[in-house]
Amino acid sequence: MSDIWDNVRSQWESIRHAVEGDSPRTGAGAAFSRGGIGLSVNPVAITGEPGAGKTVLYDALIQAIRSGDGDSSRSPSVEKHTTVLRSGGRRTRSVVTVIPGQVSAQREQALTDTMRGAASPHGIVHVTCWGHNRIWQRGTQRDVREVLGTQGQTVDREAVRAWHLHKEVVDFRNLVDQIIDRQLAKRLRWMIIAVSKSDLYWDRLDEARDYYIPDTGSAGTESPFGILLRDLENETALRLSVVPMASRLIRHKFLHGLPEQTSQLDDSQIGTLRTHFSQQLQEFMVSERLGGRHGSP
Ligand SMILES: Nc1nc2c(ncn2[C@@H]2O[C@H](COP(=O)(O)OP(=O)(O)OP(=O)(O)O)[C@@H](O)[C@H]2O)c(=O)[nH]1
Ligand SMILES: [Mg+2]
Repeated sequence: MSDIWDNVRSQWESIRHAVEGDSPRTGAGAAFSRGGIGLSVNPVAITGEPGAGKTVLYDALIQAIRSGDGDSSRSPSVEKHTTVLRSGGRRTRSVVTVIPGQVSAQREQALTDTMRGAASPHGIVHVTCWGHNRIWQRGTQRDVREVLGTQGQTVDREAVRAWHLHKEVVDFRNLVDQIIDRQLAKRLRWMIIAVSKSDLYWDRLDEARDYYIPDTGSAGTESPFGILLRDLENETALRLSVVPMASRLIRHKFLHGLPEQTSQLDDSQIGTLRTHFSQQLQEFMVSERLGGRHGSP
């Protein structure tokens, strides 16, 4: 019986303590910087639902966002970056591909080029946001409102969150099944679940933790997301991690007409989250480069 999930949980808790100021705040360690020629290449894919925070998470990791910068917009096509990961004296060149979330011909092409056949990332950062996805198009917002209405539900933030969570788990199941069946990402060695936009629900962080991290103790009460992660752990030798993250402080609108959700953290606190996220990335990427065993937690 693996204690990996206990470790993931305690890592989550120590990040929370660091953010809440129980331990000294560290500097704003960047995982990535641009450029890098002549180093071995380490392919990484960033996946997740539309509006989950993929583009902005990458920008946060290279520290490309300054307060006052304009917001991101929907990514219609793949975003590919070559970056250098620094850890101590070591440097690893990485090609990071951000796969667009919305179903489209470009998304299919990106998946084929990046994940299928011989192509495979060594690592995946799968971005989730506990139901706080931005819905880019007004028409889609109307559709969601209509679906909830037809189901007889009150259209409030919890209903919208549940709608997103359902969609997110269907998408993740698809990814997990294809990895387990070795149809996708055959050379994959690690996966980080980025639980992003935590600034919007820091007061409910325990609920998000219990949703995303499989529970070692209680049988039968596991969330649908936890069940999938546990499957991934049982069926593959991947190294897995689940980390809270916030990339920028921006108000969230669940649907047009619903009250906005404001951020509960400050710049220095999201700097702490970014530092811890970067450290996790470094740990997985560097241990891989040093020939670390696949999948041993
Ligand atoms: N409060 C808050 N907002 C965030 C965070 N990360 C992203 N956002 C916002 O969420 C929205 C979507 O972020 P993106 O990074 O563009 O989403 P994406 O996953 O790239 O979406 P697609 O391009 O549609 O696949 C934007 O308005 C971001 O500013 C975060 O950590 N906290
Ligand atoms: Mg995007």
